[in-house]
Amino acid sequence: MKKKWWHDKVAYQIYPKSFLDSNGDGIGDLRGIISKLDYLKDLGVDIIWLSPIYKSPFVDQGYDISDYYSIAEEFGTMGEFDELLAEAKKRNMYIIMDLVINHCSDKHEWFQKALADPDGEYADYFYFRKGKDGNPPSNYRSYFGGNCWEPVPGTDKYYFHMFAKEQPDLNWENPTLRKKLYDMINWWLEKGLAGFRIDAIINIKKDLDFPNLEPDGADGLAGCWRMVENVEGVGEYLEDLKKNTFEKYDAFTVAEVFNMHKDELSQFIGENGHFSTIFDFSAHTLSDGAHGWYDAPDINFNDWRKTIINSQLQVQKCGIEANIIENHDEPRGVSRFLPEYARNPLGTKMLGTVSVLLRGIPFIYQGQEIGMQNAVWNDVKEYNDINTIDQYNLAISAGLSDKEALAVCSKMSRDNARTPVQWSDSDNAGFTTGTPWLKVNSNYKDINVQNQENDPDSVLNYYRKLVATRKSPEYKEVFTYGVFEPAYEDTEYVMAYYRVSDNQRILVAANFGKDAKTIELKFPVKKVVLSNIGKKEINEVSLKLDSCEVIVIECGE
Ligand code: TEU
Ligand code: CA
Repeated sequence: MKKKWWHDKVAYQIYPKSFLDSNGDGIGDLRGIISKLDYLKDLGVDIIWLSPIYKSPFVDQGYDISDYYSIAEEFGTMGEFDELLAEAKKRNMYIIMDLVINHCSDKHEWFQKALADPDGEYADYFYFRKGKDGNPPSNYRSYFGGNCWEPVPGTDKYYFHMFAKEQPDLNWENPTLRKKLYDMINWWLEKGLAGFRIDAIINIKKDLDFPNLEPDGADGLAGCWRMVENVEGVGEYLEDLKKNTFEKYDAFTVAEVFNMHKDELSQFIGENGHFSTIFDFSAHTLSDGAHGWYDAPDINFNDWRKTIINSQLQVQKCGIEANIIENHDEPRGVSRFLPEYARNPLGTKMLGTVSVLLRGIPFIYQGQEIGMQNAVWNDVKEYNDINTIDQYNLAISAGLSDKEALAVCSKMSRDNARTPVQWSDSDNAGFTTGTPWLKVNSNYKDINVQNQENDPDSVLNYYRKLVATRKSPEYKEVFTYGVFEPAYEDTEYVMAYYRVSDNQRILVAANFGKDAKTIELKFPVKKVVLSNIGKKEINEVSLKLDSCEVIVIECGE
C-alpha cells in the first residue's frame, strides 16, 4: 500500500455547538475550541473534524448552510477561525471541516433567487419539477419525514429535498453549480484546511425520472434513499469533484456513505478511490428499524462481532476505513454497544480499546474519551433535533404511548450525542456560564473531565494511554498497516483479533460477557502492551479474562 500522510493519524470529531461556550450565550464556539487544543493534543489527536460552522439558520444544526463562505456568528468570526487554523498548525494538528454539498439551506442566495424566478437560471441549481395531477411528482419520503417534494409558491412546481424542506437538494447535473462548489472547496483548502468530512455524498446522483416506488409505510411513501440506491453513475461526479479539488491539495477526505454496494468499496477507498476513506457504519446499521426507530432491533453481541469482523476483512483488501463507535447522529456507544452490566469505566475502556486498535483511522467523538452516555429524556420538549421529533411522531402514529415513544427516542436520539461536553462538576458541567442550548446530561457530577484528570485510572487517562500506544514508535506500523485477523470467534462474548505485520503480532482480546472466560493462547507472550485492569504480566498459556476485561498482548515467536 502506498503510504499517505494521514494513514497513521488519530482523529477527533467536534460538534461545536456542544463543545465549550466561551462567552456565556449557551452555545459552544470557536474560542472554546481554541482553548482546548492542548487538551486534544494531550489525548493524541492529530486531525480535528469540525461539524458545520458555516452561516446557517440551524434548522438541522448547521447542516443547512446559507453561506459557504462565512462562519456562523453563533460560533465566532473568520478571524477566530484563522486563529484556530494557526494554533492547530503550531501543534502539528490538522483541521478538517464538514462539507455539505448534497443540499444547502432554503435561505441560501441561490435558492432565494430560484424561488424568485422559478424558470430562471438559479431554479436549475435545484430540482424543480411539475406536479402530477395536483400531486407531488413522486412518492418519496424524506429522511426527516414527509414528502420529499415541497410546492414552489405561486407555481405548479415542486422542489426536491431528501432531508428537511429547509434543505433543498442541489442539482449536480448543472455544470455551473458544480464549478461554484469546486471554487468554494478550493477557497477553503487554500486557507490551509487539511481536508473535509463529506456529508451525505452518495445522494448527489438522482434518478432524473423520479419514478414512483412501491410504498414501504402507512403514509404511502417510499424512503427516498431507495431511489438513490438504484441509480448508477455517482462515481463520475465523485471523480470530477476529486480531480478539481482535493487531489490538487493532497487533502484528506472522509465521506459519509450509506447504502453503498459492497462491491464498490475499492472505487471509493482503493488506491485511486474517490475519497481517502469512508466511515464504517456497519455496526450502527444493525439497529436500523424497518420503519423507524420504534421498530429498531437491539444489537446483540454475536451480530456486532460478526459485522465488525466482516467489515475489517473486506476493507483491508482495498484500503483503510474510518472507525467510530459514535458520532453526532448516533446514540452514545457505551449505552448502545455495551450490555447494562458493562456500562462502567471498565466496559467503557474495553469498548474503546477494541475500536481504537482496529485497522483504520480512529475517530473519537467529543466526550467519548470520558465515557459520556445517553441522557435521560423525560419530555419530547427536551429534544431539539428535527430527526428525533419526527421519529417521536412516527412512533406515536404507529400506536405507541407517549412513554413508549419517549423510551424509543431515549435510546436512539441524535441529541444523546449532542448534550454539552461535561468538563467539570460545576454548574452546567462547566460547559457554559449561561443557559445551555440543550440540556446537560444529569450524570455530569460523576462523569466529567476534571474528575478524570485527577484520577490515574480514569477513562480519560486510559484513552490517552490507548492512543499513545497506537501511535508509539514501537507499535505505529503494526496498528496502522498490520493485517486484521479475527481470533477466538467460537468463544462466546469474546471479541478478539490479531494485528499482524512482517515482524510483529499483537493480540487484542476483550470479554463482553458477564462471567469470566478462559482462552488458550496460541503464541508465547512477549509483553503485555495494555490492560484495563492493570495486568503487567501473563505467565500461563490459559488466559482468564474477567467480565469487561480487555488485554493487548505482543506475541513472541
Ligand atoms: O447525515 C446523513 C444521514 O443519512 C442521516 O440522516 C442519518 O441517516 C441519520 O442522521 C441517522 O439518524 C448527515 C449528517 O451527518 C446529519 O447530521 C445531517 O442531518 C444530514 O446529513 C443532513 O445534512
Ligand atoms: Ca458561545
